[in-house]
Amino acid sequence: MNFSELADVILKHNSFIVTSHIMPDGDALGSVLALTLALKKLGKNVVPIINDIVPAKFNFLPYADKLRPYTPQVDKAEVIICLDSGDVERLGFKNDLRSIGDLIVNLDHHKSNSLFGDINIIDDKSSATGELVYRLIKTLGVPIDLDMATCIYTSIITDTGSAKYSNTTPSCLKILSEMVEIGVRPDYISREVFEKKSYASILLLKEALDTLKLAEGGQVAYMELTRDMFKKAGAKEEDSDGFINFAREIDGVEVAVLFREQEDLKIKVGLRSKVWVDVSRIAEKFGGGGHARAAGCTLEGPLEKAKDVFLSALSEHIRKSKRD
Ligand SMILES: [Mn+2]
Repeated sequence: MNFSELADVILKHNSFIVTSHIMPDGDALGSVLALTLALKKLGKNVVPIINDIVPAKFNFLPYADKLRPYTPQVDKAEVIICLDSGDVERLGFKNDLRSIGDLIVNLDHHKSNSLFGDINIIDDKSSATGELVYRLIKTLGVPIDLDMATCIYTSIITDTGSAKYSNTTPSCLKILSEMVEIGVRPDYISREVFEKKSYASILLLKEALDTLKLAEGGQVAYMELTRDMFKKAGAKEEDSDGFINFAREIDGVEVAVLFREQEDLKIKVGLRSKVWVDVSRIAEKFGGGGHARAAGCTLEGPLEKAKDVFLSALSEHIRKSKRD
C-alpha cells in the first residue's frame, strides 16, 4: 500500500490508537505524538499509547503528558497505528491487537519488520519513522504546525545521531530544514534531548567505561553494565542511553557492543557499527533485530556466558562479512 491509499483509509475512520515500542526512544515518541496531533487536527478521536515508562527527557515534547499505557476494556479503536516497531511483541500490549483495533496499520523503517499489520508500509531507506509520519501527514493534507514540527524534528535527530549517522539522507535533511523554517530551534531540542543527563547517569558511565575492552584486533569494543553498577550509581535503565557511542567512537572500532544485565538477569545486547558490518544480521541470529548500523537482541544470562557466546558469534560474523 502507498501513502495516498493509507491516507484514504485514515480519512474514512474516526477513532484511532497510535502506538509504538516499549523502551521508547525519540523516534517512537516523536512519531506517535506528531501523528496524534495531526489526526486531532482532522477532528479524529485519538489516543496515544506507550506501554512503558516515558523517559523524563522527552517530557518537553508537545502532548507528551497525554501518553499512557493501554487500559483494557477502555481503549478500543477502529484503527490502531503502530509506529517504529519491527514486531508486534515490542509494542508491549498484553491483549491481542485484534481485540483492541479492527484495522492494524504498521508503519516502520526497520529492515527486519515482521509485517504484522493489515496494512504495512515499511521503508528501510527512511532515516526515522518520523520521516514516514511526515510523509503521511503531508499526504493527509494537514499543515505542519510548530508542535508537530518539534516532534518530527526530534524523531529524526535522535535516530540519525543529530544527522551524522549513515542513515542521514538528503530527504531527512530537507525535512529537518523545513521543520526549522516552521520554527523549531535546533539548539533548544539538542539541549532537551542530549544535554540533560543526570549525575547518576555520568556515575554509571564511569562504571561502564571501567569495563571497556577491545577484541578482534581492535575492531570490536565492548562494555558491560550489571545490576550492581546501576544500584551503585543510583541510575535507571534510561540513564545508559548513548553509552555505546563511547565504544563506537574509538578509532579502528567497527562494532561496539554494550551488554546490559536486566532485572530478570537476562542480558540485553546493544549493537552499533561504523561502516561495513551489518549488525542487524547478528542480532537476528539471537532473535533480535534492527538496522544495519544499530541493532539489539537479548540473551539468557549469566553475563559471562552471554558475553562468551555472543562475542564468538560476532567474531565469526565479522570474519564472514569480510569475505563477502
Ligand atoms: Mn526508529
